Amino acid sequence: MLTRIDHIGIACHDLDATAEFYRATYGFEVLHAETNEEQGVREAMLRINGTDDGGATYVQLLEPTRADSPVGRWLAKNGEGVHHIAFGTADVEGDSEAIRAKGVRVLYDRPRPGTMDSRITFLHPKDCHGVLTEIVTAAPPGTPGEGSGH
Ligand code: CMX
Ligand code: CO
Repeated sequence: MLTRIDHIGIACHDLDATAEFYRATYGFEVLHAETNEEQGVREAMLRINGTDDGGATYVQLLEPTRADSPVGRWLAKNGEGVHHIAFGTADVEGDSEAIRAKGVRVLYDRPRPGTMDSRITFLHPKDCHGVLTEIVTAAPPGTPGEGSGH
């Protein structure tokens, strides 16, 4: 069951400058940053609030590590802005298979590694009224990447 908004993914040219904008303007701090070469991004997670299922909601800032990556191609075409939304669930496999059975294209056969040891998959934007949609399961509590960010 999808229980929360996990994050809003925002594509930017300069991760550090964009993170500084979020800090200076809103007071949101970078909780975690990493590079995901498979996805072709440097990314920073800004924790906004906890949620009633024990998870959390983030802004995810994304800078491409190469032009020929989903975010690199998208930035070249659209410029900076909101790239995707992510819904959180305890069961990314089950929920994405249930969504696939409804005729929506799920991009991966099985979930792949996401930020903070999460597992992620994506739904094709053309099947979701123009919104690239990510489904994410946070790392279990007690692990370094658990949803509360500890
Ligand atoms: N939001 C909405 N629509 C999008 C989109 C996005 N982020 N990205 C592409 N599209 C649309 C395009 O506008 C285009 O529409 P038109 O045909 O009407 O012009 C269509 O989808 C195809 O676009 P494209 O530029 O040819 O892009 P690709 O087909 O090569 O890739 C997609 C699209 C969804 C398969 C690719 O972006 C993808 O694999 N995304 C999932 C992975 C990802 O985004 N990783 C980065 C984030 C990692 C993280 O969150 O941790
Ligand atoms: Co994301």
